[in-house]
Amino acid sequence: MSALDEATAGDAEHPRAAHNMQSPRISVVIPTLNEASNLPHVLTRLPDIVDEVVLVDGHSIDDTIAVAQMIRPDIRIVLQVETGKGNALACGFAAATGDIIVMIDADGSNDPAEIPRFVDALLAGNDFAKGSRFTDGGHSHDITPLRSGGNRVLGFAVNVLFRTHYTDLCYGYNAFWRHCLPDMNVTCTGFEVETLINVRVARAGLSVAEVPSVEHKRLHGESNLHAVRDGFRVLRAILGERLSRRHIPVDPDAWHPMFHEPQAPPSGWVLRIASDD
Ligand SMILES: Nc1nc2c(ncn2[C@@H]2O[C@H](COP(=O)(O)OP(=O)(O)O)[C@@H](O)[C@H]2O)c(=O)[nH]1
Ligand SMILES: [Mg+2]
Repeated sequence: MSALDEATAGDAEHPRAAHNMQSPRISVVIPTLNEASNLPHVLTRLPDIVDEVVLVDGHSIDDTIAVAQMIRPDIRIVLQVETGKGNALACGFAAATGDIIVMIDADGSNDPAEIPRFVDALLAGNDFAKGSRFTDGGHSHDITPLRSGGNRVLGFAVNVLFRTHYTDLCYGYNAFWRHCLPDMNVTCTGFEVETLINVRVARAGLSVAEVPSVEHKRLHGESNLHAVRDGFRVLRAILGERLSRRHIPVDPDAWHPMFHEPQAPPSGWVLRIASDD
């Protein structure tokens, strides 16, 4: 009997009991905004255990989508209607079909080779596997002193207000069983999304395991995050959650982030573009 089977043994009502626990299907959700030059690095490093890749594009003006389809013809392209990383993730989560959903950035800062580590934490019986750069074995080559200070202060506030023990609040590399989605209820649009998710899974009483993760520098291009502006968005999200007294999971049937999923191009489309005739 696996660790996960043991964790849910005799508990047919447990939400995890609805999942295929012997061989869960794994979806990876990747939000992108002008990441054409970084995607080859990320997509070619996804481990074989990944069953589905959902790329959520936010109105990129470069070749993000074409590059993704060329490297991974089976990729699902989702176009967000609104803007912002939070909305992109909401759309990707709604589109994903896997038992386990992994969220990973497209800029080369998250190493896809770490995905099995996140999956193992879920298979060990946890609901949510939360990446941390600041637990033993984790590290960041990318974080600035301003971001690090803000992350620490905001993380401390969350730990005090919600009785959590998070070592890294604002990190975008996480994985979870799909039954967490109603509790996560991703309703925000911007970079406060990780904070909102972390607070909501804690308030819902879901079991969260921190997974050490090494963050690398963005390979090409500039970050879309503005430390001060987005720091205040995170603070507002924390206070908003504190002021809402009860945690109410959303009705999964009523949670429909708006997105478009265009038909995949016919196979050979990329080759035809590249050929001379
Ligand atoms: N779809 C979508 N993706 C976004 C948006 N903003 C940022 N991203 C993606 O979210 C990930 C993290 O964004 P990034 O700018 O690197 O922020 P940082 O990692 O906090 O510095 C990257 O893969 C971005 O391409 C957005 O508005 N829409
Ligand atoms: Mg980044």
